[in-house]
Amino acid sequence: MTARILLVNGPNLNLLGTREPEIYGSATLADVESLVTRAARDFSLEVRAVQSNHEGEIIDAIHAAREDCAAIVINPGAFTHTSIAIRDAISGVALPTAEVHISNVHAREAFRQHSYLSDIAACVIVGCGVQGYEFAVRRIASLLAE
Ligand code: CA2
Repeated sequence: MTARILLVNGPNLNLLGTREPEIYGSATLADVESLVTRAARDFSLEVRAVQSNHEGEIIDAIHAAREDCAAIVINPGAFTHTSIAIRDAISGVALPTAEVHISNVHAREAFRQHSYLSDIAACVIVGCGVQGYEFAVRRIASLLAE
């Protein structure tokens, strides 16, 4: 059976490529989802892509991943800095999880410099633009191959 990655993009990431290109670049969410799908295919991994602006929907998608996914790649958007509930969901399913941020959150406002996820993530990739999602897939593939 082919292993699958759950790709989660959180609030406002549906706006990628439409505004603030100086921070987030010009790639759209569809571009991100296809780049992740292509990167995963190189390792014979499938992808389920979910974007939601709602915390509960993200938690439901993480719970569902327990049934049929081997790992998670997540950019929780602003929920990174606020959501103990998403952290608990990721702890609860115990799947290796890559945390991705398109921008360099450490070079931005102080409130973006704390993540509720980073200490439980298998890896954290920040400031690499949308290429960070590709790096995350590669790292997840290595971890799954161990
Ligand atoms: O750098 C990242 O990937 C972030 O997770 C993006 C979040 C932000 O709250 C985090 O601190 C860092 C915001 C996503 C908003 O995305 C937009 C994209 C285009 C236009 C407007 C918002």
